[in-house]
Amino acid sequence: MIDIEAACLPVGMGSATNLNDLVLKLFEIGAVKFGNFTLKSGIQSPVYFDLRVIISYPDLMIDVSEHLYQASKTGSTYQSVCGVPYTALPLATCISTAHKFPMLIRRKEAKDYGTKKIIEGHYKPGDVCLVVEDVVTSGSSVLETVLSLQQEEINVTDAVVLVDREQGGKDMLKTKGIKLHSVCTITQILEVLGNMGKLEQDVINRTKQFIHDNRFNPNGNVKRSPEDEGGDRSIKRVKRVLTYGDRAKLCSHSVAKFLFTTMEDKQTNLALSADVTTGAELLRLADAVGPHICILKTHIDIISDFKPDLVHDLSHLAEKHGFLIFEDRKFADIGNTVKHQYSSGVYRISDWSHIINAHALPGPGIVQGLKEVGLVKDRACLLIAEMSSKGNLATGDYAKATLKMAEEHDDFVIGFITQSKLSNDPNWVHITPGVKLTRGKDSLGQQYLTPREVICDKECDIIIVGRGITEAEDSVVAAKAFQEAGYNAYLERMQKT
Ligand code: 5IU
Repeated sequence: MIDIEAACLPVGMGSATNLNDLVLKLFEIGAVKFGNFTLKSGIQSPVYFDLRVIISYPDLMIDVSEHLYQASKTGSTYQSVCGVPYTALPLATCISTAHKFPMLIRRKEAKDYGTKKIIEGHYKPGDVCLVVEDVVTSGSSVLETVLSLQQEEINVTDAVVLVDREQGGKDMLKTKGIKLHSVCTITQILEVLGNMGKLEQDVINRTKQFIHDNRFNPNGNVKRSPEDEGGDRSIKRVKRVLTYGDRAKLCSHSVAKFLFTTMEDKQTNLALSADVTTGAELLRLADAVGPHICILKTHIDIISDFKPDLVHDLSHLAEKHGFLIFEDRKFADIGNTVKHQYSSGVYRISDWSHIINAHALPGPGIVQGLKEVGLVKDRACLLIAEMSSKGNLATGDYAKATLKMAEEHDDFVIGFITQSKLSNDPNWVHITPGVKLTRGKDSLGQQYLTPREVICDKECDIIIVGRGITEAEDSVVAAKAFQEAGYNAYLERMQKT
């Protein structure tokens, strides 16, 4: 049974109604629903929270935020509050104005790629901030906001949530040194609604079973800094550079998640540009170099003896070695045309290529067209923001406009082909072609940077190497050298901050 006494608070200005009434109200307005729902992950769930609707009920907003404030008071002291965008933003605002805590806003995307500002509001390094969220499942959305704050040297020791779905979020956050306080758990909601006769016993049982069967494990992938191990975080300043593993956890797109996980596990940020002209040579390279790469980039239209079997065999090698296939098709037409180019013709690219890329030049319709084909197949797209070739016209505000286009389609676009980092948002993958072990150029305008320049100085994530490997005497030896150079540069970057 719930301790109703403890959950009961005096009604009035700046106070909250009891928990039973709150739960009932949430149920009545459809903020919590029971039935059959398909979650973003594709999982079927018997319960669904849509807490966005509470903004239509001002009294309830005050009530919920007051409950959040009361729940957070058992934690350590904090100077400011920050809501996880978007649902918790108005809740954080209510806490801020009612209890006179300054508020911070974390942008979902950097506003301007010149200033790269992710946290809005006034703060100083070492400040402690309370993170506010509506529902916690795995804890990854809270963690994303925590990491953004930590990057600005703002400490987070506590987070508060209206509903803890009890699926592992609390434990995961604990491993990161964050104490999660909740106004109520899903068990409490089931109990309250059950006692009031609002739910059938089999709905309650099904929901409990679902929660039990769908727990996320706190996964120890993140390299832990001494600060993470405890100590007085309110004094220490924590500035963290995210590892590939950290970023795998943050990403919502399955392809980006797989990519970052692979990079961390295989210790490689190398993509091979396999610009060879026969099927046999492509397969030979893929099999030999596969253990050293995270991506194999193809130009399928330069294969002179293409047969559908080739992409079938290539897909097997991708599975065998754990790399993604990226067809460097550089789509550049209007939405309707690229849809056909992506899905039909001889190559049927969408059937086998995990990642494709597109120019931003035609405008957002190109991404929309590609997305209509790729999204259902769980494919991902990179937008070409900057090119490596001398005299290219993708200059000035072009990259900035490309970033904006990507932000509008972040369910399909996972990053950029670029020569330098465009955004501090850790969800974006920055991939750079034009890489050799020494700087230089070819006779047709290609310009080369070194792995260290790309990863350490330009802060990109993945190096694309073509002729540096394909024209080497021994492609495996060359791939190993690039893998080592690229990964060491990444480790160096991790040390730098
Ligand atoms: N590529 C570039 N530069 C770019 C883009 C793509 O080199 O700006 I967009 C492709 C072209 C080629 C590979 O397939 O990356 C680089 O090959 P080399 O490492 O052999 O230069």
